[in-house]
Amino acid sequence: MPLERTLVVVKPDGVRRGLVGEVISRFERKGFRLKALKMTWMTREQAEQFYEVHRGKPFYEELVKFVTSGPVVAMILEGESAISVARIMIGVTDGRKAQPGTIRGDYSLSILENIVHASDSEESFYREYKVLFSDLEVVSDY
Ligand code: FUP
Repeated sequence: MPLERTLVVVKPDGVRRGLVGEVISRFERKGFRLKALKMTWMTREQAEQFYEVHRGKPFYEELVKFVTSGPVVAMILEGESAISVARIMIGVTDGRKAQPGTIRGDYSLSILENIVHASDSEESFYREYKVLFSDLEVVSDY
């Protein structure tokens, strides 16, 4: 089983609703190790880079506006198969369709305001974490 890293971001709705601790706690209890953690307010430029694969889609403008509407809490997590396991833990994109027991399934009734982001591939992880972190902010092994 591969030791992987993934990026998880508590989006502005999750921060506003006081779900930061809940999200971090779920990943810690699952066994992931925090490698980096920060609260930041994404600029429009960062949001455009972060969601560049969605540029031109009908929901793109709304998405960029939403993710820059307040601060986010971003973290890099490390663990076995971190990318696929975190995706299972957050649930499918639309909170109305996400399974109860997942983060979106338990806390979201919306496709846009769905509490949390997690990288969907290694390629996405590398692109996304560089939008939010410098390598100096990632701690070494402990
Ligand atoms: P996910 O990987 O589950 O976060 O979903 P996507 O990468 O497909 O979409 C990124 C974000 O765009 C979602 F979290 C919410 C938003 N989105 C919409 O608002 N409407 C859509 O139809 C699809 C995505």
